[in-house]
Amino acid sequence: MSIIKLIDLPELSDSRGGLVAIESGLSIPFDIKRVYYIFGTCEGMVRGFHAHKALEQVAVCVSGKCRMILDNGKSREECWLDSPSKGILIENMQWREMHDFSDDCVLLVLASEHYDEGDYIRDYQVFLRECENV
Ligand code: T46
Repeated sequence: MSIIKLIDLPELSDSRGGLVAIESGLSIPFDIKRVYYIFGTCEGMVRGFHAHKALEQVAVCVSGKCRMILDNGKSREECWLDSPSKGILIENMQWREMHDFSDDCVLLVLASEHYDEGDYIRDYQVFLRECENV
């Protein structure tokens, strides 16, 4: 089964412009407890390079694009987030990396839990060991 799970966010655009509605429990498979967004990423910068023990998230580029890599400890896949109606589900115990941010990229992230630094695994070797114990 593919690691990359894309979510088609319902587009309600009309002749006036675009509108995408995101609702917990409908297009998003968890209750949303936190929302954050990443923007103004400098050229050549990369982000992520960690996994979460429990957190689930959906990420969507509401403007611009970036390349998302997901890794479950056995295989690694990537995809472009390049549409405000294309979300990607980032499950727990998935290593994520974000690359190639466009100048206009705004990456919106919906999270299942409040911020908890203790939920992060920021060392790839530790992540691989934890995957073997799952
Ligand atoms: C993820 C990817 C997609 C907070 O204090 N509260 C928050 O809600 C967040 C997200 C971050 N922070 C602090 C933690 C760090 O001191 O902000 C700083 C930057 O966070 P970080 O280096 O983890 O950012 P990214 O872009 O590497 O990763 C973020 C999320 O942290 C992470 O959960 O999955 O975006």
